[in-house]
Amino acid sequence: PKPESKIAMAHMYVAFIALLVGGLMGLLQTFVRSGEFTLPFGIGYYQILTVHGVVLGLVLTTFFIIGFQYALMSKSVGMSKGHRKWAWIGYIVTLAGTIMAATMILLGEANVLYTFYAPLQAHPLYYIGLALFVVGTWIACFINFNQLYQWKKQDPGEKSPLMAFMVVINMLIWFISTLGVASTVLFQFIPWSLGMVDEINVLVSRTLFWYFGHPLVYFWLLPAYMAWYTIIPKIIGGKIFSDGLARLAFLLFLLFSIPVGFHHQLTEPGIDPFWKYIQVILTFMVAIPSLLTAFSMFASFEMAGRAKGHKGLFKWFKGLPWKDVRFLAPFIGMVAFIPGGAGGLINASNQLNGVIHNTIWVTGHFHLTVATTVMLTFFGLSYWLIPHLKGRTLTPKLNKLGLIQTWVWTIGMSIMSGSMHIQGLLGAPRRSAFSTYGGSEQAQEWVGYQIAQAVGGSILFIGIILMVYIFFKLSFGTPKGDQEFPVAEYADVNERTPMVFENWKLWIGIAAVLILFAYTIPFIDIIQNSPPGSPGFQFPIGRG
Ligand code: HAS
Repeated sequence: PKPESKIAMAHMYVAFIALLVGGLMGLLQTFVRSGEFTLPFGIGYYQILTVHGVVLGLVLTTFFIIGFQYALMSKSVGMSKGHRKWAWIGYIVTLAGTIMAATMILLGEANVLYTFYAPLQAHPLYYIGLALFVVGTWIACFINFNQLYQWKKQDPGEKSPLMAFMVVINMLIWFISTLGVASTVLFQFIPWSLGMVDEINVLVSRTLFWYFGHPLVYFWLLPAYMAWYTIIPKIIGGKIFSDGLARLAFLLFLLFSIPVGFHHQLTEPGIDPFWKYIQVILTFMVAIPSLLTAFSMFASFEMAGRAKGHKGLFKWFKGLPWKDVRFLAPFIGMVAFIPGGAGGLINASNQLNGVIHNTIWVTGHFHLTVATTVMLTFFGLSYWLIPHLKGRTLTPKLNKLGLIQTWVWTIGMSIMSGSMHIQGLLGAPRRSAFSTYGGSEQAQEWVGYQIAQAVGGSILFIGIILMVYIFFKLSFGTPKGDQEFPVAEYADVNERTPMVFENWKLWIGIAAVLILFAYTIPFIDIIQNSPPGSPGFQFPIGRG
């Protein structure tokens, strides 16, 4: 294997170990919520909930994404020796931060969930670990930016390769949004947890968290879109529908995925409703690039099916490679995003948000989006990416096992996420262990769904064991060979992509203006309305 493959693989090992650990915690949670199981050895519900959220939502995703993006960049613009050296440094810093934060959670010193805003308080080493984690990922950002910059220097005036363009946009979103979380960690949490100050402005911490927390979900989604646009067309024997449309969708994410954090704070006092309204409008804007993507996928599928001679309105559907796991897994991911995205639009609507906020509906929403759409796409990628990186090939037997894994995941997630959605509409809260709520009649209605959740969760756990087995088999147990890195070509109808799409100063400038517009006045309001000593400041909860 090439030296740059080793760096990508190093990320993959961490990602799949995280899948195993985090998945086990998820299974335990569904058991606790069913009311039929109590955790042994004094382990707390919030301790495993934190491990589950941090290890899957932050560690698995981030390591997989950075590893995958290095592979895309190496393929499209190359990776120099200097880049590789820095990539290892970034990897070590990110991993050190991960280990530090994970240790604190396992010791029960950081039961603060993956959304760790105040007034919950963790051990200072948890926050220092998080800070290191973020700094490590920033190194990866600047490597990716420099990779494209070096390529551009050699070919001035040339349009950058689509894959590299997409990676740079995703890392720009990550860099700009992590500035918010880094600020709350450095200026609020570390001094507060060290006891240097006794109070914290809760609303500021929540606002800075969600300034990061929403773009975070697009940082997860965009690598799946990179695969849908640039790789899936090749796997189905088709072509990329439109280069310009793909780039436009990514640019719209850069503009609209950040100034929308208030849609997680719609029920929160202390933020003027006018600014919530503005950010809800911007939230509806960020659905547009996903609708463009849906359109583009249908177009690629139809073109590929028709090129194979399938006629009629929908017969081209038959021409898709249903027995190829590299296609089936991401495809089911796309299908899941239809209800997943529709759920997002429900969440973003002010009145409907009042119905679902803090219910387990929200948990159902993100198990469809990140745990199905994104994860099934990542699994689908692994079947060719891992053998490619290791100098091996995918065998028909593993492909078949992969098809089974995909269906196991789909069935388990449909049962679990479906029950979460319905239960949420019946009022069941999220983030809580089993309770009969003093024998309340309403809580009785939830019990059947909670059992269904545990059934779905158990099927999913079988899916995780299968996937981890497949991962190790792909890494070490498949025949040596040369697995193709599938890169799609453009369809003949492609129009010329406007060069203004490459004007980074312009797009970063507009993104900055939108962020300043959406956040400056409400932020000043928040600070002015909650001076130290006011109820906006809290004593720590959760430690000691
Ligand atoms: Fe969300 C809460 C709104 C997308 C993840 N979201 C969350 C949380 C997470 C999360 C983790 O406005 C919980 C955070 C917490 O712990 O509190 N979300 C949205 C909106 C979208 C959206 C408007 N979310 C995502 C994605 C996620 C994700 C993507 C992860 C990857 N979300 C919210 C809101 C909340 C929220 C509120 C707060 C709720 C509360 O009160 O707490 C949009 O981006 C969705 C747009 C998507 C579409 C769908 C396009 C469809 C496509 C598929 C095409 C299919 C094909 C197959 C081609 C419009 C692209 C065809 C084949 C056939 C057979 C038909």
